[in-house]
Amino acid sequence: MINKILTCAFCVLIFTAANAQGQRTIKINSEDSHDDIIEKAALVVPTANQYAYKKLEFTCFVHFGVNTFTRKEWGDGFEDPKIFNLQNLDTDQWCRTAKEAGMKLVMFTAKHHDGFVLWQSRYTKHGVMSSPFKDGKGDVLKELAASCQKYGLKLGVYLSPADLYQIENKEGLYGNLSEYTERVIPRPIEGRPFANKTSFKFKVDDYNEYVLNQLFELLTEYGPIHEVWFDGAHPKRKGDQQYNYLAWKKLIQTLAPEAVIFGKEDVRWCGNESGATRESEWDVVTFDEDPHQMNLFPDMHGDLGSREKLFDAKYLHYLPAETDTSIREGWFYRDETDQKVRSADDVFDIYERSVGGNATFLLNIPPNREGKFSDEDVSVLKEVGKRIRETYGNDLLKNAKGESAILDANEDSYVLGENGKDTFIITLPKTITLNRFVLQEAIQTHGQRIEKHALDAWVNDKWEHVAEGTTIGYKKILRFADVTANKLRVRILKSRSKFSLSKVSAHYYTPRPPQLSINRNLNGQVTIAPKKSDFGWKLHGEGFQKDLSNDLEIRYTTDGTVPNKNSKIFTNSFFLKSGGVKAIAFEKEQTGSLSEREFGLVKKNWTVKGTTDNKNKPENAIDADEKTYWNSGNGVPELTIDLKETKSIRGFIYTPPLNFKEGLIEKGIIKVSKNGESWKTVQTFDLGNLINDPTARTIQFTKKVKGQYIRIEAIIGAGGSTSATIAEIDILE
Ligand code: FUL
Repeated sequence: MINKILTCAFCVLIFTAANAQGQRTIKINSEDSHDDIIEKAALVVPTANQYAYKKLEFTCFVHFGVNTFTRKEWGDGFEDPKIFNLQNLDTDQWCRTAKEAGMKLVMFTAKHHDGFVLWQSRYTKHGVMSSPFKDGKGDVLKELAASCQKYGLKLGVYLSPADLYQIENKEGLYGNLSEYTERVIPRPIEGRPFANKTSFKFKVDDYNEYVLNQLFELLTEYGPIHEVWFDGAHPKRKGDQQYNYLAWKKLIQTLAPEAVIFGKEDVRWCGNESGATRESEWDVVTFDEDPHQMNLFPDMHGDLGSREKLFDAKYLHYLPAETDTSIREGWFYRDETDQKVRSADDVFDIYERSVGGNATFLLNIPPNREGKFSDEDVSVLKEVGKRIRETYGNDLLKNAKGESAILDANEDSYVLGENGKDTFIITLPKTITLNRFVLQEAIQTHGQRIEKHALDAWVNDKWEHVAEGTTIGYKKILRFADVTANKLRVRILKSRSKFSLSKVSAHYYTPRPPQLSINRNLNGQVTIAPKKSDFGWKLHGEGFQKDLSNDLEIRYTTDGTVPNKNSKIFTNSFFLKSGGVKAIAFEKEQTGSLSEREFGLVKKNWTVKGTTDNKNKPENAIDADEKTYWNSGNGVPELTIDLKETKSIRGFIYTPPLNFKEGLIEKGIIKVSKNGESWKTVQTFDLGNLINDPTARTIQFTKKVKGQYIRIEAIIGAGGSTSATIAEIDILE
């Protein structure tokens, strides 16, 4: 059917999903020309599961476990299960909040790298069964599964392949060099029969059997599972342990036929943990071998789907992106005071860039030690949900005239058109003001084909260029400054084969007062200004500021209270010895989101000592400029700071450089001295692997210490690095 359509010179036809063609993986043959390869790429389509997954759009990650109680990012497997002293658990509150935010699935860390399991597994005692939580009878996943059902959310499970408990304990199964023999999954356990009588035989070793048994429990005893998440990160490995992913996959596909598998051949990591999406996010990517036979899936970076990339491929494969990041600094909950929470502006911006950039957005909300999402996180999520509904729940093209297949609500209707030739004019009964435009391809039948597109508006009796983009795929959100018109034109400028378009819609986002950024220079002078973001209102030559009226006011406090309309107005920079600043922009009736920043002591007179790589000197760590950094080079990875007077210190802030990945401190030790000669260890600290999310981290000491000299020693560097790197150190009084 598709071939027939491709042969017509010019056609705009309407089809339904019944015409579905194409395959998820297509082999490239050595005799294929570049044109053949492009035609093949146009035929790569998602599976039904992948398409259902794309439609989820916004999903909720939940990192919860022993780290919630130890305040660490990565546990080490030595945690005593007794620390999981969960007194209250409110999974209904998690799901209610996720639902209000517009999320459609909850992905739960059933087992993180530390190996502690949050369900009643038959195959280990290292988990909730040995904790005080409901006297060892609690099952967090069971409660969550029930709440998901109640709120109509899908459920996903994160099962970390890395398992520190199984590495570190004497009887641990990870890397124990056991023999590969035929094993029956699930292994029967007396007194704990399974209701599901399916069984499997696999030739595997002890650790793979452990993973398979646990997957069996997760996929048969908690209702339908829609995504299984395999993390590629490994704090530690042992005994050259291999993963028999092909066996895991067989079991998953049998027991959870609706699930997609993350980190393997169904869904890929977007490549960062800070919420970024590529400008051209291709779902059709390349492999050198058949992805269906692969056991190991390396992370994918850079350009994944341009024409040039395809020409070198052996296989073309449908593999959509998932953009994951956390609402808080770090994946696990630490505290209410120092662990910062992203603002609604920030989350909404990431939502528009990821969901509107052809990726699924997986936002982590780590529950606190009360077993709830914290109030601040909840209010951000509610606000984001409100903005999504207000903006995207109202299609301004409702009464428009034009190609009905792209204006109607039927997701299975679409038009097929020809590059550059077919344009779509949409006429409205009266003018509308818009600043967002959404386009969707019929990926379920025609895959992702569009490479370049543009939007014009009829203004002052001529077509004015409004916005343009590259790929579309499942969804593209174009963002631009306000345009008022009663006629719009969509142009598809380049595509692979005939393009398909299934839906366009126009929206208006009510601009909010800007998010603020608070900075302080070396002399302690604080400035507050609208935060610069990469979202520019470029197209009509207006700056971000100009979108706001002159009524904008920035108000701030330094006493910990949230600024209101009576708080001090920021006009000129002011001196701050140390402490926190909170600021909000107000504009007419609108209140912007809260920005806050904690500042340590003024660093003007400090001196510093440390070895260097000869380029990035120690002074860079205390120059109040996060763009410069210190690196210890081949010397001792430690930095000594002289504060020039004795201070009572309650903690410090470590800021890593944004774009230099060597020497990020994963674990360190902090010492203090009164005279610079005799040193006292204050404590060791754990920052986890900061490579994917190099944001500032605050360490609070268990009690205040006095001293004039501070020494920071790196014990473990992220990614095995042996040097130490610091962009800024702040000492908290
Ligand atoms: C990373 C892990 O190391 C983090 O702890 C977190 O789970 C994140 C989602 O993936 O690779």
